[in-house]
Amino acid sequence: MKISQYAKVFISVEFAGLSLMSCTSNQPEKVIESKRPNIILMMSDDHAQKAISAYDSTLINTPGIDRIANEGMLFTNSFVANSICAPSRAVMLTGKHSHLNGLRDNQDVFDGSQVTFPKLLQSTGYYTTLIGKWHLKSEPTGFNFWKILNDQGEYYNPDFIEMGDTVLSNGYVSDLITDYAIQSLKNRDKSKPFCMIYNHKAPHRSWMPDTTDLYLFEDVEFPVPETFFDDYKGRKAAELADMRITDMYLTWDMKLQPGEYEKESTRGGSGQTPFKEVEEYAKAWLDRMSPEQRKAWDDYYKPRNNVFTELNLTGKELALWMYQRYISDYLKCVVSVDRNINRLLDYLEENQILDNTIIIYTSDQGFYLGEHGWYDKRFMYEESFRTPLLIRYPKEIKAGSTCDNLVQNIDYAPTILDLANINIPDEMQGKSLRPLWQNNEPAQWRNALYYHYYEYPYGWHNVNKHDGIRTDRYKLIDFYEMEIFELYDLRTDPNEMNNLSDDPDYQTIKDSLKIELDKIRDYYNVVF
Ligand code: SGN
Ligand code: CA
Repeated sequence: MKISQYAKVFISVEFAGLSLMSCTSNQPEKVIESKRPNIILMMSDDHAQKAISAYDSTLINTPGIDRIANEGMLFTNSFVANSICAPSRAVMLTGKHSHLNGLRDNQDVFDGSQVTFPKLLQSTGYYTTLIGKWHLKSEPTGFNFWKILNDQGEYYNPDFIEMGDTVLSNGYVSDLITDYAIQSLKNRDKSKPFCMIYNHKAPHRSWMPDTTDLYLFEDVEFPVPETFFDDYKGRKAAELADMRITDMYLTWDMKLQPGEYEKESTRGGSGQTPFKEVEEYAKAWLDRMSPEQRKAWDDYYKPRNNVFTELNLTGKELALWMYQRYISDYLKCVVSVDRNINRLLDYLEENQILDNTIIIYTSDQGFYLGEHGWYDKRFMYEESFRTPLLIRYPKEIKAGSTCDNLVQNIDYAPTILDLANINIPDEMQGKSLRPLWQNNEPAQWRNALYYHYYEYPYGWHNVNKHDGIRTDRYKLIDFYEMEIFELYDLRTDPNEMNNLSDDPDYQTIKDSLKIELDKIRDYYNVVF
């Protein structure tokens, strides 16, 4: 994409104007308004679209995140390139699919010497910060200031690493990340526009709510997804996956404590970690709490755990109890993220920087909230392939608008660079989303998405490698090491229960999708 003449002039004026800006604290609005926009990329971890009321108000009310949609644009068809944490983050930073940015699964280490959008922003005059979850194993590059969680991070009194030094913090993780984000805004170099990446840990497993949110949803019985008791017929990879809610750990996931259960009775979703270790792991997390936090925790869970123990549930009843506890804990974690996003938006508003700040809200991927009987992500099925995307920027985006085009997280880096009037490097594979709100009917947009998941056979949850293509209507998934294709007609089967790959009526469609899949692999230079 070419930088426009206007943009070039704009940047040079701003560079030339830095000294001018610094001595113009009493300048009229006009000068301040002409500054390049600030940017905040807000991300949570494992946040399913249906746990945001702007997308679907069945489960939860999220006024903070909805504010971004109400005052900006909601992307109804937003997807990831590889539905797992570290790879998704690498995709967003580089604007490239996993095979080109080198981070295919959570075991890989991010090569911080490559081109990323924060580096390009920093080198063209932005003050860049990173707060919260990072999870890329190598030290962050391209940031003036960073304060990150250690690896996955902890919910209570977590360790943070601030510019290389480990510091312990007291409090709940979502509050702390927001406190540090606000602090870093206060301390920033105010002569420059800023870009902040603000990354929550919640609502990642093991869904430990803040003590203030424990009593939410007390009398709510959450609706059970239609596909909860899936038999995985015709879907071998789904059958083999080790991520059923009924496989969760009673301790780690379900919050039972020693004495409240006889033994860990489930597989836990890894098939690898011995139960003894899990019990110790769960205990270590509880041991991080202060006496006050622990008391509040026990006051809530212990009586409810006792009721559960006495019921002695089995089979479907046990599965449904586990589902209710899982969803309730998960949503409480979302409530805390949402409250903190509202707090950050309020801070920006009070300081009159909200409207000159592009706010992007997303997650590293979607998540299963009981669909197919699952938690976790990884598959190219809709619930984990989709991710929330909401953008607020009143100077360009009409309040309350929606976009139905197929967008993907490879697009974030090009979009951010475009908005900051910086050249988008040719090596980036995504597209700027800007034409989607500038023209109602953009002349050219993609009509298919490419997806590729790699973390197998090591790692968690036993999900086989696969890649695939998704159009508006169809999805073809290639579990290439299993030599199995799956084909779905999303119009007639949105829950993806009916694999049409061997259906004689669909062979023409399958053949043409196979050709399209080969083409899109070539287009993105995929190497296996
Ligand atoms: C942890 C979780 C897994 C999860 C991975 C990856 N187990 O290992 O369930 O799939 O993270 O998640 S846990 O018991 O340790 O919580 S990711 O979001 O980082 O990709
Ligand atoms: Ca994640």
